[in-house]
Amino acid sequence: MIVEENLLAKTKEKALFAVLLDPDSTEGDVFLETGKMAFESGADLILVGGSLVDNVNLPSKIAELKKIIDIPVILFPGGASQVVQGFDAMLFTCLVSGRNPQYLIEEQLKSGLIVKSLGLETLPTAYILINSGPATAVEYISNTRAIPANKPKITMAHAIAAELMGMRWVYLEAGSGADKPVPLEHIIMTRKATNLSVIAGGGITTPQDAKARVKAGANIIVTGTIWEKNMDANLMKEFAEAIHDN
Ligand code: 1GP
Repeated sequence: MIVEENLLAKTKEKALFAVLLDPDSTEGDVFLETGKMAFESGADLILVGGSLVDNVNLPSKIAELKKIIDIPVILFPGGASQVVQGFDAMLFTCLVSGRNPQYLIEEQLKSGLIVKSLGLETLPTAYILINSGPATAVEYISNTRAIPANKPKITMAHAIAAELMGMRWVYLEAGSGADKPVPLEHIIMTRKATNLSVIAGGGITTPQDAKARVKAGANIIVTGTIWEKNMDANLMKEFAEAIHDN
């Protein structure tokens, strides 16, 4: 529980800034460069994952990344095939907002034995998909429907159920490259109703978007797509400051 304990201790002081690297949409060098830029710009952790990932080359990419940065590298898997060696920990996610058994139990069943063999630390995480406009990759691939943007109570109710089932984290997800980030009310109501640590991601493209979600109660802010379009170290530093200074 080393990674989780450290993250929880840090979140007591401030919100944390996570950069998501999708090995599927970044070539080898860009993957490493973005990770290095995140480390140097003040990111607190790296998440790695995607809807479709080449798991053959993933272990070597992670090993290379870990040589050049000194923040946790955490797997955020799109499925069991992405559970490979080299990560510091893994979000053990359950797509609780969906009704597709594959992402409620089947991928977890396939992952479990690998996790145990690797001795990988896991953070039990309720994954909740919230509508943000046009269908996102996660909605399409997972074959699940997102919670309507104007129904934060439904998100809250899923988070409460997840907490009662023993999960400790909740990831409120608008989807990679979403038109709009998760509406604030979903974060506010989930934080009020549970003791889960809240991760918010999807469609966050400005430091102001990030800061507003920290003020609403998010403990970790995730950004990914923006860095695939714009390798801007100054902007990344602005994100880190906006997230940390609250
Ligand atoms: C996607 O929440 C993450 O799973 C990050 O989303 O790529 O839109 O920043 P973006």
